[in-house]
Amino acid sequence: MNHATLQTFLAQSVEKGQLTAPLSALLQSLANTSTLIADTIHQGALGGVLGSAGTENVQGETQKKLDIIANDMLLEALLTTGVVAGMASEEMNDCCPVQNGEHHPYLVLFDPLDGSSNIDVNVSIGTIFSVLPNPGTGPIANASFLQAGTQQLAAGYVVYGPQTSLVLTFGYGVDAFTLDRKSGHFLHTSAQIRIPEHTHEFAINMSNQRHWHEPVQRYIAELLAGKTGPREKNFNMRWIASMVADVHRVLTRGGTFMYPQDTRNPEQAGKLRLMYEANPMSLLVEQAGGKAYAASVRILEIAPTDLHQRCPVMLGSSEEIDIVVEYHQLSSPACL
Ligand code: P6P
Repeated sequence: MNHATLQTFLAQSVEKGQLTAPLSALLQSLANTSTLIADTIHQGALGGVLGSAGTENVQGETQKKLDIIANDMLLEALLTTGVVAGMASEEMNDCCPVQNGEHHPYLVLFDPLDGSSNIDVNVSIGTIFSVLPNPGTGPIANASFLQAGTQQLAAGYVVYGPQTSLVLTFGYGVDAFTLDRKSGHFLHTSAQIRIPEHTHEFAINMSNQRHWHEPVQRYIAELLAGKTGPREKNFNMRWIASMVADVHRVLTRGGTFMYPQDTRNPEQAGKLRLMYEANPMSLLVEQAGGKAYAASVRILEIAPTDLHQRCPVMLGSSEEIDIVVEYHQLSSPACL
């Protein structure tokens, strides 16, 4: 079967008026950079790139060598596109304005290598990206990026697994591309991905169960009760501990992914970050017919106040998200 290249797909989308030429060039640059990141990752121990960099990021998490390598590759590539005004990353405290780029149309946010704790054990990891409009309010600063997820012009991820796959949306559905190692091109392998409304599969880190708030306790307990419980059907659980891999499964065959806020750090709204994890993944999930909520609030409507703020994440098959959101709405205000 002949698969169109990403380049052809993007050009056709420009012809259809779904995408501007500058945004097409930006998305191509992100894809090209991901193939370089993939090459570096797939060297594994042979490339001397595994292990810790001996530094911490703004989250206070130990940075892996590959976190920094991937971050630098993305910065270098995006600086030369001529359409990016500024960049923000999980690995950088503050945003990176592009010199003389104040009037360029786009802001790009990324988690250069999500799930990096899995790198050293050869489990799938990924790059997540989000594209926002340059608000045109003067010099680019952290505040320039504080736009709700509904403002995103494009979002996507690359999962570095048994295959290297790019999954992308710019508001006209979700399409997936598989890296053809022979040609070095991403080829269009899934068009207009849809998340099934119903599912029997959920993903959550069960070891945190005793820390969850009541709505999540109730929801998960009902799944675990299976056929003999109120849901009257059995469920299966997955947890890869790599958001990109777990969300890719949800987009590929349905299911849910949840990382709720819990009582371990009451002042912290969960573990995952809004701007470069929850928002891009939520846009993809909604564009594929799923839902994405932070307790009882639609993630894409959250008004950000900080570049690195965290938010609880519940996303995937709409029937399941409707149920767990309802449980939050019925619960005490503390859990909303
Ligand atoms: P836990 C990876 O570190 C990450 O940010 C997400 O990719 C993943 O879903 C989550 O954290 C895993 O967290 O607490 O299960 O290790």
